[in-house]
Amino acid sequence: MDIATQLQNLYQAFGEIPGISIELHKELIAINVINDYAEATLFLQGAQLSHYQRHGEAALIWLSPDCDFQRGTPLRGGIPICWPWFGNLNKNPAAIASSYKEETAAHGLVREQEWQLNYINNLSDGRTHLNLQLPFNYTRHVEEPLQATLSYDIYIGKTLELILTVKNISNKPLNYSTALHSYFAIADIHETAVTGLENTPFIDCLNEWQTSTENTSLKIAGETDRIYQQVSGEQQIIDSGNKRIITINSQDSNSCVVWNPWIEKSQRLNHFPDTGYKNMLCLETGKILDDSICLAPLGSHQLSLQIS
Ligand code: TA6
Repeated sequence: MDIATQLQNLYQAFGEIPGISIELHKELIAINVINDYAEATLFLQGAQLSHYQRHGEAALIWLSPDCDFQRGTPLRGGIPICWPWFGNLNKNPAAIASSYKEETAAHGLVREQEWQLNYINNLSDGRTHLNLQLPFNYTRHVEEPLQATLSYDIYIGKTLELILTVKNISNKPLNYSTALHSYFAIADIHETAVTGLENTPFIDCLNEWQTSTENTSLKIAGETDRIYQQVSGEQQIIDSGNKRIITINSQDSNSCVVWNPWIEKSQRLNHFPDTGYKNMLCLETGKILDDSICLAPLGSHQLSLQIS
């Protein structure tokens, strides 16, 4: 379906809903939401939320100013959905790596696909609820197709709530790892710390994947790429420059990633400004490595995240 027809259909279906507008950013369609609490922007490609800002406050989610909004290129920033694997496929548990064999994309397959906008509801409590769906039918490299339906619920309110529901509709187990790869907007990385991960084991992806723990809050002073395991409870980003604390809560996620590219990698990354590292910090809520999932036939799993 060409973009003009797609836009027409979206206007007809959703254009009259108060607070909703539909925009084309080069090749990508975005849904803008504004309500009494906040404003947000969601791209249909990857069901990728790119903006969330409570009225009168600084934006909470960071999006690279160097995005080129081309079909098939994941936006750098926002909250990408990493599924059915996180990171490099070959660094995943064997059951996952062998399910998808020679695939080379980082962070799975669904952040480049166009999700279907199922509905938008302005709720009586003032929040806006959007639901997007993606049928997954994987036939490459496998004898029998892997089939699942992904459903993504987004609640735009005083807090930002995201719920990713995966249902295995094939009659064989579905192995996957996943993460909501949140890029948070901060005033200054030099005045930022992460709490809630003290004494929690982490794999240092920049130091031979060695496991360590630290008993202090995490201050970023260089390229940081850590996969925390056995995570429980709330994490906080102390964004001193904005005089705020960003809180991150989740259900049934016992792994998370803290990532900042710092100076040298910022210069190497595409669609990423050289000084971008100063104003962003990724704290990614996931089901990764030992926390990965094996869904029984017809089984389903929900990963949920609340940001405030
Ligand atoms: O989550 C951390 C990470 O895996 C980093 O290693 C870095 O690659 C980052 O994700 C960005 O991934 P992307 O595929 O969006 O470039």
